Amino acid sequence: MSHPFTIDSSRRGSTSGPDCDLFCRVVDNYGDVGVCWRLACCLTRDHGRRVRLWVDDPAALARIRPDAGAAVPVEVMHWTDEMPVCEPAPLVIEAFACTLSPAFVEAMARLDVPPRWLNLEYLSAEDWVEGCHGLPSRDPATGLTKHFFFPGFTQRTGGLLRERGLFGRRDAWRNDPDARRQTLERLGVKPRDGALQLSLFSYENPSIATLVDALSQCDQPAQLWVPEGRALTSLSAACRQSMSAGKRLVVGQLEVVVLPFMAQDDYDRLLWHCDLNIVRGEDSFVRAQWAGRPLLWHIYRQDEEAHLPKLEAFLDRYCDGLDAQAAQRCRALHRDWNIDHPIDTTRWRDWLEDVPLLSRHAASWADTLAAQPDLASQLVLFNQTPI
Ligand code: TRH
Repeated sequence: MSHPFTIDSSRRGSTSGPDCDLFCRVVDNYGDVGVCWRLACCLTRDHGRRVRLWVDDPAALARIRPDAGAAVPVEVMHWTDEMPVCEPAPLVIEAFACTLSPAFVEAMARLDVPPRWLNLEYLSAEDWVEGCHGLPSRDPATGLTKHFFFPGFTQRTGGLLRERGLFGRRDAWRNDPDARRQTLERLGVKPRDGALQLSLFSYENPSIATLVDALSQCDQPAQLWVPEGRALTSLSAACRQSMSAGKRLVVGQLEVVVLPFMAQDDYDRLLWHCDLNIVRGEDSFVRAQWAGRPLLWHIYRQDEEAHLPKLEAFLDRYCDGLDAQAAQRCRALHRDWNIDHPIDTTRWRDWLEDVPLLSRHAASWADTLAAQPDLASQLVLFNQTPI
């Protein structure tokens, strides 16, 4: 096996080349590489496809997947301006409009049978996604056709990334006290009996101070597990001291613990463990839904507040079928959290009071979503459909 971040020249030009070239540019944070790595693993493990993943920032991948290339045979390539000459695979996926290198596109155009070229878009619950999923677009320079592949929450979209057997593994882990204990110990998570378990993975947010206040004054003890990252600035302000990995602080009924950034699979287990998960962006947001536990979503902020209709579109779908009062509270909390509006203690208390209802809802939401075909399966099917 090639070193994850070096070019494996032995495969170049060979007939046993990759089935798929997947291109990923890390814009900021971990979502781009998080989604691409997950997709690469699904295509490899669940569909037997040989994937060559081109990533411009291998260090970002190494953080979410320290053993990249070892556990799953994905060929990881450092994507630089000086791309090696290589034959494009029959399927080329450009993640999040990351713009392929012109030389690679020219190489695609030179092939007798040009590859199927897909642009994997960002996730949105908005209605227009159904109309745009699968649409073709002609590349003016080469005449090649690129198709837009939209993830989404409905049958008429590309669906969500969900590897085969995920719920089985989740439930087996939850039902195995030894496995749980071992993982949590390794991660530095020491749950106390009867304490509400929460995880926090968000962007900077002044409302973190109101969350800390509310939890510290609750009747029920709580533990807040915070993987290191951007939330720590706001957490430090809320705790009036610098919070970094390994730091533990008790405020009233609340214990706050900052965890080192962990591998993607371990982060999944943290989500499975917690009663409530605060998540962000795209991938952690989806994984929290697969955990089947209540979530609070910090959506990725966009220019001109373009993220707010996306938030509403998700809430419309998510809150459908939820008890009316809990739905109204869930919406209000999401809105306040996402517009940096100071959150009243009552709102947090309402959220905690709704935990039993929200938990049942989250579990059935996960099951309903999982009845739809997952993204990688749909992508494979789409690739087999003649243009
Ligand atoms: O990092 P993000 O904010 O990514 C964002 C969004 O994807 C956004 O839509 C996009 O435009 C922007 O990036 C460029 O949040 P997200 O999507 O949840 O990705 C985080 C990834 O990090 C996810 O795969 C889970 C992983 N992760 C770990 O591997 N270990 C950890 O300890 C934690 C907390 C997360």
